[in-house]
Amino acid sequence: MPSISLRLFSCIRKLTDKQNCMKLMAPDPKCRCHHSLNEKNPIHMKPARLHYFKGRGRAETTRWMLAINNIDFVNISLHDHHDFDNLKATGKLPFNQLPLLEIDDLKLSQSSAMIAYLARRGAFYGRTDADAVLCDMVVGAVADFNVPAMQFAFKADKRDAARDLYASLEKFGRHFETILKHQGGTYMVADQLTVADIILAESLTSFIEFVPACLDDFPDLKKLQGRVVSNPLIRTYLDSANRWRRPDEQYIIDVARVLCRALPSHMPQPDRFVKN
Ligand SMILES: N[C@@H](CCC(=O)N[C@@H](CS)C(=O)NCC(=O)O)C(=O)O
Repeated sequence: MPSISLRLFSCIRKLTDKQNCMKLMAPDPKCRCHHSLNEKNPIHMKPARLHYFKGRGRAETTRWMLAINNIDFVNISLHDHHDFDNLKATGKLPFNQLPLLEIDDLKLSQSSAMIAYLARRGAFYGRTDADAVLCDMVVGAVADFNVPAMQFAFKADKRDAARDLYASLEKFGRHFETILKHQGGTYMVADQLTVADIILAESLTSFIEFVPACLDDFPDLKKLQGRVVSNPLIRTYLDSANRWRRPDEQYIIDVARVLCRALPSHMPQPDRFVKN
């Protein structure tokens, strides 16, 4: 049985190795510490804390990335503008914006930075710099592709909202499929699961939730989405209490209450949360 100081030393050593490894773009074959995929919150790690509204929104990609990294997290949901003011007052929000992710003693802002951090942390950036930049290109394109899915719940006319989803698929769908085919047909980048697959699948999942048939002309994207949501770590997250239901009018009300923002004009009393 090692003494307490020896155990402490080995724990600190492992932590340092892990932090060094996390700086690498691609996995170092000599380093064992990046294999965090099945290492559910090692004892030195507190659950991550994700501050956001009571819903998916811009925090959802981060939740999927936490899930694929097998990192426990808690949703800290803001209820009203007092909660938001209090959070701002802590100085944890560099741009006074949500989401905020507290992890590894860091306070992360900007969902794109959270995605990139978690991709590096779990070695979901492929093997080479060329893989990594392709991951970033796909993730950037998905952010544009996903705009109509983010806006769906806010639109009064759901046929209009569905038309916007189809228009985005028309614009980006074939390009995603071409990349997938060039990369061998299974993954978006090279021959392994990367952040590109996770972020694209998250978006495709909400497309299907809003319009179930919308991927019928994109069988390869449909397969990719199916593969990612059957990943046991993603599945566990999707079946957990941490997964919010798909955004609806209640979500819009929750967001407006926190931000003191007007509701879409088709909703009753659209200015009910606006402060004079
Ligand atoms: N680029 C940022 C956008 C963040 C953002 O616009 N957050 C909204 C909530 S979804 C917000 O905090 N709005 C309040 C504000 O900007 O003052 C990200 O992706 O994290």
